[in-house]
Amino acid sequence: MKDFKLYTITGEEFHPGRDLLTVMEKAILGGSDIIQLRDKTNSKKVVFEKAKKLRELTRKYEVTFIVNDHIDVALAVDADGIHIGQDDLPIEEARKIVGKDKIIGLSTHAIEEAREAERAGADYIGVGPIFPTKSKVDVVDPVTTDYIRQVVKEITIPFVAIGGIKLHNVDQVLEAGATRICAISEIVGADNVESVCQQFIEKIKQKVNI
Ligand code: TZP
Ligand code: MG
Repeated sequence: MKDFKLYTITGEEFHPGRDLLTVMEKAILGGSDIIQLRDKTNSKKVVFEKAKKLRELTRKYEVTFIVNDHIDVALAVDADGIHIGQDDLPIEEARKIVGKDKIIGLSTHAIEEAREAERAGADYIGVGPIFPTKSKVDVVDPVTTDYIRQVVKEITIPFVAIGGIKLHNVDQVLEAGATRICAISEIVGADNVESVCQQFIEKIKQKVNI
């Protein structure tokens, strides 16, 4: 997969009164190089409509587009890939459906899950929640930056740190060895989405030397 630095996931509950497409376009203009549609509440029809629009937007800017949970929606709009969790289809089964060219990302919360994701052929893993977060309901306890250090040592596929990451604590995440950052509320809930993304990118570039 095309490498990335800043991963923005949709979270419409954090920007009431502001349009999804407008907010995500600002995130892209600020430097997000991968976007995920994550909608745990609406019908598949509604998710599909949003996915179609985000696919158009991400294509325009040549940004990677991932759909959370809905493999059928991802295929219907020709997303670049899917993101699934520990309670979803096993990676091998998801791979049979999406084929070898689509990206499969998996959320992991412990090193055993990261090892299994790598073995099963995930293209990248989510590593988190690093800090407490209100953006995930079925949330496990924060894994802390210790889990990042374990992943850096052992896992060779790309990983992205997620969960409660803000401009004020991202340095700790980068110091632990993360080179890719993911956020929902800090980005999409910001007054100036573009500027927050630019500041994340600056911090990543400073620490990671890229
Ligand atoms: N997976 C682990 S934590 C999380 C997800 C989807 C939520 C991250 O949201 P925020 O607002 O950046 O803490
Ligand atoms: Mg899921």
